[in-house]
Amino acid sequence: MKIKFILPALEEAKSPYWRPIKYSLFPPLGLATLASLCDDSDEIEVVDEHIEEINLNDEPDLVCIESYITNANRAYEIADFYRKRGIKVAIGGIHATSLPIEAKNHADTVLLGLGERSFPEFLKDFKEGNIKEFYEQGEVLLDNLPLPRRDLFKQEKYLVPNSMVFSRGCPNKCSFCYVSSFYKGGKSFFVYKVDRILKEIESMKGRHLYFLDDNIFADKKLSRQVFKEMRGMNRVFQGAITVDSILQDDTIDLAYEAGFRSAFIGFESINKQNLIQANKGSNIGKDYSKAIKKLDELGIMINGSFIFGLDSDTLDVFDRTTEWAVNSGITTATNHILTPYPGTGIFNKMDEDKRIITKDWRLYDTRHLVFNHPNITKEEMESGYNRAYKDFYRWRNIYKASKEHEELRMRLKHFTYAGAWKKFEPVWNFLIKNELLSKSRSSLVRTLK
Ligand code: B12
Ligand code: SF4
Repeated sequence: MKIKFILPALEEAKSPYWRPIKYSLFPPLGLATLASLCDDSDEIEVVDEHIEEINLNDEPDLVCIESYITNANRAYEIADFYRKRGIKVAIGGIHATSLPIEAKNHADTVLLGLGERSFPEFLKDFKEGNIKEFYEQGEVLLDNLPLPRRDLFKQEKYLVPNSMVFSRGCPNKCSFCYVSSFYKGGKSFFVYKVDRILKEIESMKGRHLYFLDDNIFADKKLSRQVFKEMRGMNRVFQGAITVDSILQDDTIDLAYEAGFRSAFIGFESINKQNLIQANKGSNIGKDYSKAIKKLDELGIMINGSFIFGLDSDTLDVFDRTTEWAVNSGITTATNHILTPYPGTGIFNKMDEDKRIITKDWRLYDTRHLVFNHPNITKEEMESGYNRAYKDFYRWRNIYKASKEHEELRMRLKHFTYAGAWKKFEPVWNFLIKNELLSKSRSSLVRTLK
């Protein structure tokens, strides 16, 4: 049977925001995970529209599409196109799980939540000609599952082909986060076993790894074991952690020894009232400066994630946050306008209060204001967001932030990493166009290590 897996991209390619390098970072890991659950006899293709054109005129037996919020419209377009030609379509992923009825209008079957258990069941039904309209996640166990089919990726098209996860979801309950809608009040955190994690790491060539887990310290016992085992592996890795987890114990030291060199941290806001609204327990009352200092001493760079538009924000939030990030020596900033994803606590509350101004999911890209804010207009929010990015990445500020580090080696690392990420777009575009991204992986490792 011919199965085609598709990760659609939104039509953003024509917008001024499109940064080809951002979309050439990671291959579609979720789809490769599902592909590993197919029969050996199945003929499988994985297509990622972020990096390649999709041929929609082929004749697979089954099309399986992953939808997240901003690609949902495109996912539906592709699904409609295949179904018009009588080809069966299954849709799954975060957005389809939040809004299964909407997704069902465009698919023969919608699979909710993690696909590890339901997808094989669906495939069996499909082969027997007996599919259901919806498949629930069911009780998922991540033991004894095959490794993702990375052989199906066009590896040379990605800067970071070695992405993996050793857990799914997160035990925390931040009100804006997809976790609350994706796991729908059930168990929201799943882990792999240590042996399997090490096997997966070993299966990937090259030194650099990116853990895409929501929080690689969420299960401390597991991560400590993994980091201890990774010590001799000569790896360099990046991943997301929370502020509180840095301060609790020496897990961060073990992570460093294992090769952890750049941490994605959701600071979200420097205003306590906002953190309370966001139910961001991992940050409330935590000493940001102490956590940052700890990482600096170890030699771990920070990608700080910030949200503009929580209710206590006023017009000065953009400048204040940027100033704080620069003065704190944050290496790269990922800014977001608060985006209430459907199904999350914050969406439900705003919908009830009639504050949502559009349900065009293409605008839920964290660059547009999609709800009424008490203190900031749409124009002010969007221009403030753009200005904050511009300001943070001015050479002057990159230099200033890098000078915040104690040691010269960290200052140089910071300057090179931030400059390369945001200041050399034409170079990235050239590398992508000429399929040379893989050649720059060694420079990434050199900068990180
Ligand atoms: C990597 C990533 C990206 C990559 C691209 C995606 C890729 N190559 O996979 C990039 C960098 C491009 C990206 C961009 C964005 N992202 Co993003 N991204 C992620 C991240 C960190 C990991 C995805 C992943 O690989 N997960 C691990 C795999 C194993 O899980 P999975 O993909 O979910 O697949 C499983 C299930 O969902 C299910 N499943 C999935 N698809 C299907 C299909 C079928 C048929 C079936 C049966 C099952 C099924 O089964 C799979 C196995 O369990 C997630 C966070 C997360 N932890 O998931 C955010 C996340 C998906 N991103 C998100 C967002 C908001 C964005 C942006 C819109 C925002 C921004 N400003 O960056 C942009 C998109 C802009 C655009 N062009 O559309 C949100 C989505 C929220 C939502 N409600 O949809 C997430 C959840 C982050 C968050 N915490 O808010 N992202
Ligand atoms: S800590 Fe991060 S991943 Fe976990 S619920 Fe909060 S925002 Fe989501």
